[in-house]
Amino acid sequence: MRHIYLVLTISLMTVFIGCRNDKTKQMSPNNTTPVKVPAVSGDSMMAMVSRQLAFGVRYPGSEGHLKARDWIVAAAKSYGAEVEIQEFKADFLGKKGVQAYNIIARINPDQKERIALFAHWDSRLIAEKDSDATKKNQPILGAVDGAGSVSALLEIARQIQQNPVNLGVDMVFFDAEDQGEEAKIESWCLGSQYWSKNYPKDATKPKFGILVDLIGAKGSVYGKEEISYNFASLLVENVWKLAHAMGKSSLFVNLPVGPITDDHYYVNMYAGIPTIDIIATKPSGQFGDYHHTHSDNIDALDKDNLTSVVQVVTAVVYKTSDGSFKF
Ligand code: 1BN
Ligand code: ZN
Repeated sequence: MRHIYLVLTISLMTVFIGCRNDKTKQMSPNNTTPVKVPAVSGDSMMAMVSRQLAFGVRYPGSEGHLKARDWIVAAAKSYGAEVEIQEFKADFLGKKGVQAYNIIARINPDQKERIALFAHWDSRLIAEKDSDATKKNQPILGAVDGAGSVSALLEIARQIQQNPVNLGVDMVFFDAEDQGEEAKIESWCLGSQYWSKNYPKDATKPKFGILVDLIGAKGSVYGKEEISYNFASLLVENVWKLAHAMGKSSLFVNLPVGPITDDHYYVNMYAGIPTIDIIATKPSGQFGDYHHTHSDNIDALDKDNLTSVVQVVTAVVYKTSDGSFKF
């Protein structure tokens, strides 16, 4: 008799635990198995940053710029993307008619449901914030301001190749973002202005976009930037909610950040794709001390900070594909 009770108790416990497990499993809305979000590799991204820095400075017109362009194109193709180069001429910082290139990489180009990821790939011609007056006119390496965000997108492309996703992803690497002058808003973001103003009317428009800029620097936190909020508040809230659910609330802070007229402004305004900017500031809202100085080298980056941000963006990609991330 005691034996029967014991068996009955164990069976009931099994049923109970089974039910509890079923409840905690997050089913996707269409009741299929929830999508598995792959773990991104910080080492892979740091290696991709080193690779770009090894080309040298990468402002439009430099030798390193052409080498980096070819490397980004080859990397994106090797991860299965269809790649197009969009050429345009850029005037900046006293230079005129410099050849510039937006790099457009389409993953799953035939998919109707699409999202977009954006980054800039140029590095800045000058270091106006450097404390050494003799070096203010020298170009910077742009590990954080350039290479880190390029690596982020390429790592996501690499993950998608290894873990295919039922979603189209347009990755646009903008050129000539970082050659502007203070107080001349439209002198920045030349590549995104060109891309957005020439966005084809018959294109399959991504449902939403995410720009990553200045990600992965030591001590960075990511607040809710005002232009992002004005154009796509629900997207901001849902990305931050997801980040918090992933244990990243100390990075994705619930603090407003004033407007930053970055690439996403033009994508929203002219291409009409609701797009947010995940952009790092110090808790004060200022850009980090490395910004537009010669300290923007590999030492300014924190692999774990970079990995956390890219893991959240990767989760957005995969969870959009199974309908469990909504915008
Ligand atoms: C971001 C990083 N930006 C430049 N380096 C874009 C930007 C444009 C930031 C205008 C502030 C104002
Ligand atoms: Zn910059």
